[in-house]
Amino acid sequence: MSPITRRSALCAGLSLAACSFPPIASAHDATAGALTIGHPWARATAGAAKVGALYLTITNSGEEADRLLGVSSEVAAKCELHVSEATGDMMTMRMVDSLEIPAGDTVSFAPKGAHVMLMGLMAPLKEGTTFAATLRFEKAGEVAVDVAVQGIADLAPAD
Ligand SMILES: [Cu+2]
Repeated sequence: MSPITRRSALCAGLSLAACSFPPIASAHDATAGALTIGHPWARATAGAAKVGALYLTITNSGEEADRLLGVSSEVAAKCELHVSEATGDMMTMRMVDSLEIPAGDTVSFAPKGAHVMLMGLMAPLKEGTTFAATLRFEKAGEVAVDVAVQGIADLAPAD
């Protein structure tokens, strides 16, 4: 359970959550056991949107798979793990209970793909701010990250 600090941008959503956590100057990637968490970020949200999305990468340099079991953050009432699937021309998203992080692999959460859905934002996510989130893994335990809020149309982490 090492707290990790990192900045990245958080994602996207539209909503109202305020990310009024003190910005933490970023360190970059966070590590916990065999896992390295890269570039947590989210998009700024607009208006009264109540949902946002958090993106990041998780690299497992160990010999055993781990599983991301959940995410929590004070900016949202609840965080869900979503995967996106293309069905014809439509992109649909589906909630999953957990996500495997295979040994020797990197799992990316990015726009149009897997994401951590921030449900019930407390306030809009404002570009240039950061907020705290905690990832919970089966083996690596809890990992704290700082999520950087980027522009509302950004497709990738800024740094
Ligand atoms: Cu979603």
